[in-house]
Amino acid sequence: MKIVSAKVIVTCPGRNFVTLKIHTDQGVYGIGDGTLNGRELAVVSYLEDHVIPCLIGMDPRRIEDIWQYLYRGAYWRRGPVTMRAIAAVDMALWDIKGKMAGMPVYQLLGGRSRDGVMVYGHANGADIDQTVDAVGKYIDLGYKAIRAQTGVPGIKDAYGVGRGTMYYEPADAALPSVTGWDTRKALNYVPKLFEKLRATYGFDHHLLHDGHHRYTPQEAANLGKMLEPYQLFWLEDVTPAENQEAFKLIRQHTVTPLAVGEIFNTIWDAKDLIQNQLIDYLRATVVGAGGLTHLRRLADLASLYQIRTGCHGATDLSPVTMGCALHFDTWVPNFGIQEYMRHSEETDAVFPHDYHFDKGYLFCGEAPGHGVDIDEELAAKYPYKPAYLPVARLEDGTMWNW
Ligand code: CS2
Ligand code: MG
Repeated sequence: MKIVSAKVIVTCPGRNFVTLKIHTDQGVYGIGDGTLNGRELAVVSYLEDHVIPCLIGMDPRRIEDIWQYLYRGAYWRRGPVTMRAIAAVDMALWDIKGKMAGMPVYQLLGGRSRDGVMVYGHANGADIDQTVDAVGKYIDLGYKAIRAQTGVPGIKDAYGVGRGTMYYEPADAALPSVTGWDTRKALNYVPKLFEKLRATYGFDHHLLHDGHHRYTPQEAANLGKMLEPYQLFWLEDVTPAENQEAFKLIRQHTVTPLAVGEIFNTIWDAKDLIQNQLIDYLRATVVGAGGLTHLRRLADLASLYQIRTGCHGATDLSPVTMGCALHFDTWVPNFGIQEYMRHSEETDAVFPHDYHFDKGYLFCGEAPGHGVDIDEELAAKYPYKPAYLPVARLEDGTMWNW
């Protein structure tokens, strides 16, 4: 069996997606996601100029060998562009293997470990009252877990606050827009949100919060401590994780569960955090961390330390990644939760898929492969549109982490 051709499809049904389609000499094809929000065309070039020429003639059944070829063979290891390109190939190859075997991907991974995949939705508002209302809407929709973000008085365009009603879409400007940050103001305000949420809805639902890399380790520890009475499911990306040791300080001071990893590309980004039991949930997902082949290695290492998965699932990860992640989540023994920001109707139409939501859970389908396709004709109607994530500056103009 051979790969005879491959192509990259870029489409923007409301936001940009990079999709790889690999064709084989047996008529079977596979689909992979290589979307890197705000840097999409770098992955397109990596795939078209440097990966696809090597793939032609290879045996698509050799998923592991092709992964090693692309990882070791580039010499320049890791990084978001390389690992997304590898992920796109890997997803497409698992799709092909599933279609050849007549089995959904979760069966190839080892079979079902659970009936459904618990997800969390994104509730946000310009202030505490609006966010409390938004959480109520998710509860009414049947969600068991909800991430809550609020605007903070005095902070310009705080992270996670949408312009629409249900979720936020940060990459919306042809050049990065400038948002603000002020830790003092956030530390004064965010705990009050969770106090009100628990007072309004009780303790039956899981609540999550994303710090989006804004706090120093000391400030993060302080926030974790202040949130303890409200029993969060997790506090995410509370400080940047390039320095994995930074989490020691946070861990020494709070039992609020910690989640990290949506920007991790490989097991090396998470190794110390996992081995020193500095986190509780790992946010790496299929497109970010080199595909299913690599993600399951991360999950296995994490399982030794009772760390559970919590795959990134914002809307900049295409339905192809969501489909693959749901097969992974259905299998992985140390599953924690799956993020789920619904895609727009336009996006769902471009990517026909067989997963569905019901009462707080997502369910992957039983179609052979990962169950997500691309309607190329429809995709062609939505050409690429430059869209950047914002940047963040402190009040005095200093660049900060968005
Ligand atoms: C966020 C993301 O979902 C999350 O937890 O941190 O929305 C992140 O901001 C985007 O994926 C960036 O592209
Ligand atoms: Mg996040």
